Amino acid sequence: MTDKQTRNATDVIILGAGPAGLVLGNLLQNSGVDCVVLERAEQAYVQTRARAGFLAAHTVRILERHGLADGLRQRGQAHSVCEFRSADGRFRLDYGGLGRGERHTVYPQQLLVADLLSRFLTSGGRVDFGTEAVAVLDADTDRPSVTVRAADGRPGRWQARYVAGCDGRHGAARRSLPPDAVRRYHCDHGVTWLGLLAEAPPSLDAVCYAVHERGFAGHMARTTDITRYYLQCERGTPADAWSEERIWDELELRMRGSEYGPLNRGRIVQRSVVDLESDVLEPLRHGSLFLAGDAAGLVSPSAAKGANLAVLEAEILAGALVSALVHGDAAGLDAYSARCLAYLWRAQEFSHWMIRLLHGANGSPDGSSGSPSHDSTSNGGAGRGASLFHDSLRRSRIASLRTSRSHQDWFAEHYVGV
Ligand code: RFL
Repeated sequence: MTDKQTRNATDVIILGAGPAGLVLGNLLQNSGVDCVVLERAEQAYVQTRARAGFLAAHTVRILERHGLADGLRQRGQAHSVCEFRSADGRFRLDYGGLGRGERHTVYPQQLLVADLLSRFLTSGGRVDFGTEAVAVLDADTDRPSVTVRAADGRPGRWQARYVAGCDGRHGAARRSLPPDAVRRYHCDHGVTWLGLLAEAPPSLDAVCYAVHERGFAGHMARTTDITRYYLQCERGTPADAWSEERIWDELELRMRGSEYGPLNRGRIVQRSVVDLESDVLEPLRHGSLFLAGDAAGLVSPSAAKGANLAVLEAEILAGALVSALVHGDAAGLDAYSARCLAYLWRAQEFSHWMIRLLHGANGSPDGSSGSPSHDSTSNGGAGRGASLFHDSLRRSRIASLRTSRSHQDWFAEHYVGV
């Protein structure tokens, strides 16, 4: 431990040990910049929390460039096919042969986090687990500090030249920003998903997006024996509201298992309710405090962009911090926010497009504002007319994706790119 660390002082305090914080920590460490990671949760929780799985080619290149890709090279699976199912039939897009010809690597986020953590700790990095950042103070000066609370309630304080807020959407970095220092853009898409992890092999060799009058259903491989499923549900549905049998029956129905083959069923080992929301802060900097990952902007999981943006922003921020601290050149820090926001808004735009492709008007399962309904032909007034109109637009969009090569190229470029 350095002198600085025994005094609770360092060059960069990183809040949060997710993909953003740990990529940043590793890159700073590789360049000899002193840093500490403060993480609210315990280590076991951080490295087993299942979330993302689809890594873009660009993300893999970043991790390879910095020697952080050993695990995903050994255990990740290349993936490049998605299948759309609806009342109009099904079709597949092999996006690896479209657009820029790029593929995803399927590698569960918890494995990536475990790899990043192990590399950081074995090369001498320090992570204070069970340490919650309470507030970032004096961010508008060149001596910011962070107040912390340990798991047993003991308070503490760290001081640094810079603070990187990689502590997610509800973290201390966002909370500490004065209201007049940033503008917040927020959109609630009005759609809710039940996110499920099943102890069951994938049911097909593709990501599957099923559009159904009862609501959206999605299928994404994670490993050879774990599969992620999504089921659109009513807003406010508790995670444990549906029995396992009801979940599988509903997935089977919406994915049209009777036509296209049954699902491989298994135990549901994780459930979470996700309200699809998007959120961006501008700028991503307030004095000595920088935001990266979900703290900078939340992208709904409909397009699998969040973890990829987190890695990209962490690399950009690391380069800028190293230039400033090692070479005395702050130009990268000055450009950081604008550079990342350009990527963030592109991802938001695509994610928004995906949400409209997969869900009815107002986000309700069948496009109405009520419960799932089988009545798609009734003449129920202006609201119903608007729903039918949006539903027809959605069908037309899916038809265009099925038949137009230029539309497919556009989709592929944005689906797998960042
Ligand atoms: P993380 O991963 O949330 O890590 C933040 C860390 O900060 C800690 N923390 C604090 N620590 C100290 N003090 C405080 N006050 C703190 N407050 C919080 C937390 O404990 C945590 O360890 O943020 P990061 O690093 O920005 O990474 C973002 C990604 O995790 C996220 O965007 C993705 O998981 C989104 N996402 C997906 N992204 C993809 O790129 N591809 C996917 O396939 C994909 N699938 C998903 C997803 C997100 C999902 N959920 C949870 C909505 C699937 C799902 C279901």
